[in-house]
Amino acid sequence: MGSLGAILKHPDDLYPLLKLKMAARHAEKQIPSEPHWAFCYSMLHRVSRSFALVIQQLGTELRNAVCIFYLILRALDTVEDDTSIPTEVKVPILIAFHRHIYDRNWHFSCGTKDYKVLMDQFHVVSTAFLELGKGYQEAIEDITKRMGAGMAKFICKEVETIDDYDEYCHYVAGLVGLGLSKLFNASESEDLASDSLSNSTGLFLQKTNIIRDYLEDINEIPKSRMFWPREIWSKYVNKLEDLKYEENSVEAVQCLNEMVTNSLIHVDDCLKYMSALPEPAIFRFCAIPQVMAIGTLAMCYNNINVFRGVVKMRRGLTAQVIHRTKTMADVYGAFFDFSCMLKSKV
Ligand code: D61
Ligand code: MG
Repeated sequence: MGSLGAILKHPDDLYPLLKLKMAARHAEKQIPSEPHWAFCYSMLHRVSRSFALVIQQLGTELRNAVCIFYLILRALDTVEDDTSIPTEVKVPILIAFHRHIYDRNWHFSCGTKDYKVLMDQFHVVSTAFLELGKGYQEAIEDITKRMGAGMAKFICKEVETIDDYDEYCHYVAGLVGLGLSKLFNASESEDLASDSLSNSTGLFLQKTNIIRDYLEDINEIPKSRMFWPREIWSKYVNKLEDLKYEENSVEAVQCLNEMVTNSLIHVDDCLKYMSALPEPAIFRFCAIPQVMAIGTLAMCYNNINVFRGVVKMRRGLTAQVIHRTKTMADVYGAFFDFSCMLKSKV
């Protein structure tokens, strides 16, 4: 169905979608004039439109830091995700990445499409990074170092237990939560949130991604990628890939439901974390991804399509979440609504 068809079928979506489009256009026009910053923000736009939109409201200094933090970790993740790079090449790059960000001459080409552009022009990101305040630079360096080391560890190791799963998610997303708290704190607008709560916000988002992306990850060429913990899937099938075959549909959905239930453990912490953010712009920046995650989990629960293609929130629903998430009361409302949807499927 084309986008006009989608709008006509769901007329409620028309208004938020239009607003979203206008906001995106406005954000695009705000791209700064210095060429390296212009590149960084247009890159951000290309890889994640909704993210670029939500960071607009942050103050300039913090926004610049968050933009660079994102691009650096996205570049690191591009190295991690590229299954065509041999392990002996990949591991040293991941481990030394926090030093490469200071080196305008460092270069490593990998990834595809927008991610390839990001890697090829990485020196531009370095240039912008070096203009950030020392406090921001150190927080970004620290997280990049720990994430790179964690990714390297899991290149050579399978996610066996639920503890491994939490550990992997800590490296790739929990640490983003910790780093963001440090950036918010460095911008002097927030008290430093506890590491454990910051970690949970990342785990909740990453686990949602891992659940939703099952098929994409298992079908990855030349080598599939597996993040679902053996401790969970081995109760249902002999090999993780067996979940995608039609004859295992019943087991697949049961396993999926256990995965969703596992990620719901973090909801309490996430709500606690968000309720302690007094700055409205920072609050929205943190709350929107969390609401999207609970919405995605509600859609995935009991849904065989996770094993057949991509399960995504409709664009109109995404637009609504972006425009209706302003206060903690909105967040509680959204979590309540999506929890009811989940409950009806249990
Ligand atoms: C508040 C607001 C945003 C938050 C947060 C708290 C806590 C954690 C996060 C965002 C991170 C959430 C990551 C969830 C999505 N997962 C991925 O993108 C996977 O890659 C993980 C490593 C790279 C992380 C890059 C990143 C992401 C979001 C950020 C950020 C940096 C910096 C600032 C703000 C948000 C996933 O990516 C591939 C894919 O999904 O296509 C993967 O490789 O598993
Ligand atoms: Mg990755």
